[in-house]
Amino acid sequence: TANDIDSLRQKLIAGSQKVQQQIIPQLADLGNEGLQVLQEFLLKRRDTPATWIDGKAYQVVYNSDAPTAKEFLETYFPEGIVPLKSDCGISYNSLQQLLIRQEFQAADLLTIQKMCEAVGPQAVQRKWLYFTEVENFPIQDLQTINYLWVVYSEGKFGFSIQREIWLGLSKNWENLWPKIGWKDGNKWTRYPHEFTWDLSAPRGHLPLSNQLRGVRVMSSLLNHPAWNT
Ligand code: UYC
Repeated sequence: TANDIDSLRQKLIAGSQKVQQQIIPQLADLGNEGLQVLQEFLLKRRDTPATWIDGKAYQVVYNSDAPTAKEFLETYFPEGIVPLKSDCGISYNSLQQLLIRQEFQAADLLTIQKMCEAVGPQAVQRKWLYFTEVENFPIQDLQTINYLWVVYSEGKFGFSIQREIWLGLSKNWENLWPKIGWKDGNKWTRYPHEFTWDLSAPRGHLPLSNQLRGVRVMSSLLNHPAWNT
């Protein structure tokens, strides 16, 4: 009823993130009227930086079959809700599209590719980065890539999430690996099949940084100046 919708709208606007997270799918289940509330919500918050709550609302509207919802997104948010800033002219549109659809495995691969692209043709050919290249990685690009991961994963994935966990473990790598599901006892998680490519994964599980060549790349990532601004 109209009353139910109104009560959900109030909770969506004023509730904690946990409440908002629960309300969003409920509104989507109510069909057009619920979707309308989510659309209003997205529009009203358009001028402030997107959070993973906005990402969730966007995804739910995106995944609805309602033609009006599709039209709404095409009109107001044709590329998604994260501004794709880059210091080196790279387009992160395809990464945003994969993450909107929560195609996390493909997004993980594309993340490495895009990072190589941002560094230069040698890195693209090599398909991995030297830690020195990561140290000099453009700040805006790293922030954009991270922001995309955080916003479309309910705040679960992203380098900044990994960093937060790592800082909470006093920067102890050996404690980080099991915490983010990259190691179980003495056994490394095998790429790609043993990784979890959906939101049932542990916090910080994605994106992956291959440890085959040592921890220095990951270390440069988590120590990057991008996180201090
Ligand atoms: N892999 O085990 N990994 C690869 C991870 C290790 C290995 C790629 C992460 C341990 C080999 C990604 C972990 C290890 C290949 C990741 C992990 C190992 C490979 C694709 C847990 C053996 C090449 C991108 C820390 C004991 C396979 C890339 C091939 C690939 C990620 C082996 C993203 C997070 C130490 C042999 N692993 N990697 O960088 O088919 O190649 O060429 O970390």
